[in-house]
Amino acid sequence: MSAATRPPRRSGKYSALGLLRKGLRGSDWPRAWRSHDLRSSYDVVIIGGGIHGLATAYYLAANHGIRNVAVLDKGYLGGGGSGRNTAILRSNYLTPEGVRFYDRSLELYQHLAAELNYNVMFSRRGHLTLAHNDSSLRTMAWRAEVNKLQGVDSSVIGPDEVKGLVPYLDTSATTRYPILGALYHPPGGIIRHDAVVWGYARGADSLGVQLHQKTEVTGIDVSGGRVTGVRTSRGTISTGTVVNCTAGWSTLISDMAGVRTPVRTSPLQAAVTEPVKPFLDAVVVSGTLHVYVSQTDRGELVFGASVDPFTSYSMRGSLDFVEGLAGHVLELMPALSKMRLLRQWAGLCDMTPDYSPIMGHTPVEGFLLDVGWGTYGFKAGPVSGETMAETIAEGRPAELIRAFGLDRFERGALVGEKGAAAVGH
Ligand code: PYC
Repeated sequence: MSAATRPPRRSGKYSALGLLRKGLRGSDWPRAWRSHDLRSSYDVVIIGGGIHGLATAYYLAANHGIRNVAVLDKGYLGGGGSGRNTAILRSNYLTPEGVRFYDRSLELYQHLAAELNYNVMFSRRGHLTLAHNDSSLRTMAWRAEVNKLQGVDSSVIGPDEVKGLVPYLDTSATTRYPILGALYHPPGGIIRHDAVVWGYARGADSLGVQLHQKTEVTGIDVSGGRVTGVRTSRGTISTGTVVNCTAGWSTLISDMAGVRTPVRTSPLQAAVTEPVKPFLDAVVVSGTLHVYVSQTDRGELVFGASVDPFTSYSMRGSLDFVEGLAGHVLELMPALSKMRLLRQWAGLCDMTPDYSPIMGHTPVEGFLLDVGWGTYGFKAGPVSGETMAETIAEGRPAELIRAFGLDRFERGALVGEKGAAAVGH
């Protein structure tokens, strides 16, 4: 085996001094995954090298022994939604289907560092969704009951308890949007999103999956109602199974196979501040004010909003967004007025009519979907990979994703998650 094809070394152990030396030299870190020529055929081709595509590839190989798999990305691994989200994890959804699905994801996240032998910096923080009016309080109570019935830890707490958890919040009765209570979800938290991508990529590579960056899909071949191949900027591949794991451009990829999906794409913007000493343990969300905030392990505050109110493929930030964001953050935490924003960015969100994803088989045999991830795709990465891999291997939808099939729109069997999917749309 040549050095170029040998799997990278996995678990080198270094002393602190050894690590420092390596850091300063910067030259001989083992590569986390390999580059390959494109084969002319694969058992499974996954389009999209974000967390969903990589996790699907990893579980295909790890759980089902399906290793002749290619993951294609037109850019670099994790350069789309996986690198542009705010890394929030939670499972306090509104529908039983949603709660069960995201709860499995949280479970997989909790054990991911051990599974992948990669420090993904999972941090359980507690997640608070603030209620500023009676109808929000009612929805929080509804969510809490659905969560409890599914065995998920969620409850409605009052302003004093909220203040105890997040002392910097303005819980006085004289604010414009007084905090009447919150849905408190102790298992929620954050994680290092890039590490999750790199961990899955390294794990999939070590099991024999081929990862192809800068490989754009230009067409999908369908003959007699079933997939036969994928055309790419680096050549044509023959395959009987193609999985669309893209976000942002998912409709364009589905259209290539002749599959129409009810998806509209809008940007979602976020921003990060300079780092400060840790003061915010919990993840705080206000649907009414369209804002969420958490503090990273490095001390930065990460803020986000709801999706822009128009469809677009633009990933540029806007002044309008930061102005609105700053106003809303200060309504919640006036003490942050002196903090400086360092960066802002946007990612693309594929919104479905019911705010649930579209997963599983399509009318084109061998063409599967894992799309429509709106503003909740990152937190679903592990369970999506696990269930899509099972669906491909077993030839039938995994139990946890049965409700999310494309045919639900024809059947009128929507899974309405708008009340809990994100931060108010
Ligand atoms: O669903 O928790 C969420 C979320 C946070 C940011 C975007 N979506």
